[in-house]
Amino acid sequence: WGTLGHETVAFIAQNFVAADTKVFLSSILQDTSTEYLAKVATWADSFRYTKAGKFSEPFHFIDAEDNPPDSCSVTYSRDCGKSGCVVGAIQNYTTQLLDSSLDKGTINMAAKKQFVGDIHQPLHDEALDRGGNSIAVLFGGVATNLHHIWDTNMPEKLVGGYTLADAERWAATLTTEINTGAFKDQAASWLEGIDITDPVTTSLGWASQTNQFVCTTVLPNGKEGVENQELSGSYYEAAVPVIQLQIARAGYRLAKWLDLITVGVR
Ligand code: DCM
Ligand code: DCM
Ligand code: DCM
Ligand code: ZN
Repeated sequence: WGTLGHETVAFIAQNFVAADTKVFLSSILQDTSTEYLAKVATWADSFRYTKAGKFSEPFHFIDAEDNPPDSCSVTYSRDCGKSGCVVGAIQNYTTQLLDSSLDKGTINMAAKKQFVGDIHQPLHDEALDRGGNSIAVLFGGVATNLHHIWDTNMPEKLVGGYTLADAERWAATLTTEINTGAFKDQAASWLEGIDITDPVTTSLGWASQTNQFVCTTVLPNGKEGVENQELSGSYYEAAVPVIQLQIARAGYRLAKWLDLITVGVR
C-alpha cells in the first residue's frame, strides 16, 4: 500500500488494541500521541530506499509462483525467496518484539516494521510481472502500472486524499463497519487460526487468503484483461470492496497481533 493504506491500517489497529498494548508500544516508539502507530506506518517504506535498509526490500511481499487467473496459491518453500519475504519478515520482527533482552534500538525498529499491512495487498502476494509492477495500465488517463493503482491510485480515489487526517477518517469508517456495520458478523473469523507462537503459519494464511483476490478481482481475465486498459471505471468499482475488506482485515489483525505480542513479552 501507499501512505494512505499503511496509515489507515495503523489507525484501525490503534482503535482495537488493548490499553496495555498502547502503553507498551508508545513506550517503545517514545510517542504517547494519538497517532503513535500511524506516524511510523510508512517508516519501513522509507527505510527500504536507504542504503542501510536495502536488504529489507523483499520483506514487503511474497512472490507467489502461481498461475492467475486459473489457479492462485502461496507456498512458503516455493515462494519465499533466498533473500527473504514478508512471511519471514513478520516472523523476525515478532520474535524481536517478544524478546525484551534485545537492545532498545532493535526493538524500536521491529515495532516500526508493520508488514501486516502489505501482506493484505493482493499484488504483494503475487510474482507475475513483479507483482504487477511491469503491467502498464491507465488510471484517469494517466499512464501507470497495475501494482501502483492497487497500492495508491484506487485507495486515494476512494478516500479523496492521502493526508494523515484522510487516513484517520477512513479508519474511523472501517472501524464502524467492523463494530456495528457490514463487517460485524465476520470480524471474529478474521482472527481464526491466529497463533503468536507460529508467525509463519499465521501470516501464510493471511497471504493465501489475500492471494485468492489476484484470481478473482485483480486479474479475472488474465494480464490481457488489464494491460494498457483504462481501469478507473468498472475495474475500480469491482476493486473497491476488496480494498475496503483487506484494509479492515489488516488493521484488525495487526491489533490482535500486537496484543498477543504485548502479553507474550519475556
Ligand atoms: N504519495 C502518495 N500518494 C500520492 C503521492 C505521493 O502516497 N498521490 C506518497 C509517496 C511518498 C510521499 O507521498 O511516500 C512522497 O511522494 P512524492 O515523492 O511522489 O511526492
Ligand atoms: N514511497 C516512496 N517514498 C517513501 C515511502 C514510500 O516513494 N519514502 C512509495 C513507494 C510506493 C509506496 O510508497 O509507491 C508504497 O511502497 P510499496 O511499493 O512497498 O507498497
Ligand atoms: N513489489 C512486489 N513484488 C515484487 C516487487 C515489488 O510486491 N516482486 C512491490 C514493492 C513495492 C512496489 O512493488 O511496494 C514497487 O516496487 P519497486 O519500488 O521495487 O519497483
Ligand atoms: Zn506495493
